[in-house]
Amino acid sequence: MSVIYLNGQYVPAEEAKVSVFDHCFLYGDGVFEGIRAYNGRVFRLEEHIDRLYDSAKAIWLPISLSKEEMMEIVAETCRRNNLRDAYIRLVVGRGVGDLGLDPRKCHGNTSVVCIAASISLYPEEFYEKGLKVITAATRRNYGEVLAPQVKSCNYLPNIMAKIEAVNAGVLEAICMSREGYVAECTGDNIFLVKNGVVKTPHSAVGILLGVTRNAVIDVARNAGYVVEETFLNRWDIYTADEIFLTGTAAEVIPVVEVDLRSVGDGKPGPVTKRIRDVFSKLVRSEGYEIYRDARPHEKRGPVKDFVGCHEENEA
Ligand code: PXG
Repeated sequence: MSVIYLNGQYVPAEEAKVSVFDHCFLYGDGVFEGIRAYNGRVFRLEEHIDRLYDSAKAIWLPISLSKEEMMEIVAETCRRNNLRDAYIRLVVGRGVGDLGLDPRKCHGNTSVVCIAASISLYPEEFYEKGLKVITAATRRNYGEVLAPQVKSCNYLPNIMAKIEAVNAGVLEAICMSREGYVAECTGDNIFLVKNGVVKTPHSAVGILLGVTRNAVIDVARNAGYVVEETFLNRWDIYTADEIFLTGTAAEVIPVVEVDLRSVGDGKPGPVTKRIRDVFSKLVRSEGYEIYRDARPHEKRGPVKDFVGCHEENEA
């Protein structure tokens, strides 16, 4: 039974329940992060926490916990579940209010949830063979509605695009910006390679600035590639030599077909493979150490004591 952090307490998963009056449930009024730990270290935790707090700030969602406390909640949730490799979901919701939209009715009772699960990886064949994708009719939401940089709990446009992909018999969909530029996929950023140059949509297109995207830009530049953050359209992806997607869950995954056109020779390309190899070494070589200061888990007593991390820190 896994242990979940819920509003100051660590509780068994079956007891980790949120109210039907939580505005995060009623309206998607919240923000979240998907984070990964490799071999006892949380990859780019600070960057994820910075993005979470920026997302929260953008939607006027106050978080009373400090960033350091939030990072410790992530690490402690991994410790309580004895995880060294994990997929971590951090959610900050508006909290319990009434049936109206007005967030003041939630009285600042911001809810914080952290779930650490063992990672279920995409089957290896997707990395070897590559993904088929389509371009979706559903557009990426744009800044005048809700800044695409906000990782909000309202993922309906992304889900609509995902359904388009599934209906077309493929696993992913590329979403365009309102102006028709390539933005990103439903839960991944996109890169292409053309004549040896690595290209990815510029932040001004309106995308989630992925932690993996940032890391991959560094990896590619360090490997000697020119990386351009630019404006790409359908023609660019139809004529690319290679395409790959980046995200916390998928890491670096090749795309071999877009809208029934094969990418390059229809097989994952050498630049994608090289970047993927360096990236998988990078994620295992840095990160926030989960077990650095921790007493061995056995000495913590049974998980049943439900000690909230704040109370424990104050003790
Ligand atoms: N774009 C969007 C819209 C995302 O939601 C990324 C890019 C990649 O960002 P990171 O920081 O992870 O490199 C995301 C990632 C999933 C899943 O199951 C992915 C995300 C959210 C929820 C589920 O793949 N976000």
